[in-house]
Amino acid sequence: MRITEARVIVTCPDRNFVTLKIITDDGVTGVGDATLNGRELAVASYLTDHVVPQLIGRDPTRIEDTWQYLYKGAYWRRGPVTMSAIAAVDTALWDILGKLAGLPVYKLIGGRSREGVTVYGHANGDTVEDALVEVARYVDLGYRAIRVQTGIPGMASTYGVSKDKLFYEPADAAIPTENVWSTSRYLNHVPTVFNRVRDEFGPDVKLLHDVHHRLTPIEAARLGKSLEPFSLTWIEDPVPAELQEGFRLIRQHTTTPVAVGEVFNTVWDCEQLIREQLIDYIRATVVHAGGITHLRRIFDLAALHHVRSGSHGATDLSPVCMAAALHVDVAIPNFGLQEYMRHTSATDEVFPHGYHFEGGYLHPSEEPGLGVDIDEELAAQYPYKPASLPVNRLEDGTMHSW
Ligand code: GCO
Ligand code: MG
Repeated sequence: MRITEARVIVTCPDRNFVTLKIITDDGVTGVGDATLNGRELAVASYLTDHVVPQLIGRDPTRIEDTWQYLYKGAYWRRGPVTMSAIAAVDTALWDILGKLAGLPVYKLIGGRSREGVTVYGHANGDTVEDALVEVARYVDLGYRAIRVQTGIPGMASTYGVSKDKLFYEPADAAIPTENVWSTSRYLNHVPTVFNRVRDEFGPDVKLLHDVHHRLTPIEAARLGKSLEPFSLTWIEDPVPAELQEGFRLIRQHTTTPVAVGEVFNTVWDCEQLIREQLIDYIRATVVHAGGITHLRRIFDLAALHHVRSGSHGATDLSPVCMAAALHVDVAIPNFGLQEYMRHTSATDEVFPHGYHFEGGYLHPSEEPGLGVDIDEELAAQYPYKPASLPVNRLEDGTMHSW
């Protein structure tokens, strides 16, 4: 059996997605997500110009060998563009293998370890009152875990506060929107938010908060300490993770758990954080961390060090990534949480899928393979639109992390 064709499909059903579809000589096909938010065309070109020609004629069941061929064979290692492209190939090959075996992918990687996948949604609002209404919406929908973000008094906008309820789309303009940031206003405000949320919703709901790389380690330590009375499940990306020693400082000061990893691409990006037990949840996911094959390596290393998974699942990760992530989530021993931001109906129509939310859990498809596809005719009706993530400045105009 051989790969005869691989198509790179770029489409924008309310947001941009890059999808790889691999076709074999006996007609079985597989799909993989290759979307890198704001840099989509770089991955599309990496695939079309460099990877696809090397796939033709390969045996699609040699998943590990193909992974090594693309990783070692490129010479240039790691990085989000390379690893998203490898992820797309790897994901599509697992999809094909599942279809050949007549089994959902989770059964190929060890089988079910739990009845469903606990997911968290995003409750947010300009004011605390607005955010409380949104928390109630998720509680009513049956969510067991909720991320809460609000506007900061005195600031025109902040990360994580959306215009549309249930959807959050930060990549909102071709040339990046500019946001303004004040760490002191933020640090004073956040504990008041979680005080109100715990007061209204009690101790059982899991609460999370995303700091989006905006603090220094000592500021993050202060935030963690100030949130301890409200028992958060995690604070996410408290500091940029290039300098990983910084996490030791956070750890020395607070018992609020820490989650990191949505911008990581390989096990080498998180090896120190995991080995030194500086984090509690690793948030890497299929599309940006080299596919199912490599994500399993990250999660297996994490399992040895009391670190659980907490995979990224924002709207820029397509339903193909979400489908694949759920097969991993349901199979691994050290699952923690899965982010689940709903896609718009236009996105859902372009990517018909069998995963579904029921009883407060997401469930992977039971179809052979991943249980997701791309409707290429419909996809063609939504041409690519340039869209960038915002940038962020301090009040005096200094560039800051977004
Ligand atoms: C999250 C993320 C997203 C990212 C986005 C970038 O935790 O969901 O931080 O909101 O900003 O996915 O592409
Ligand atoms: Mg995040």
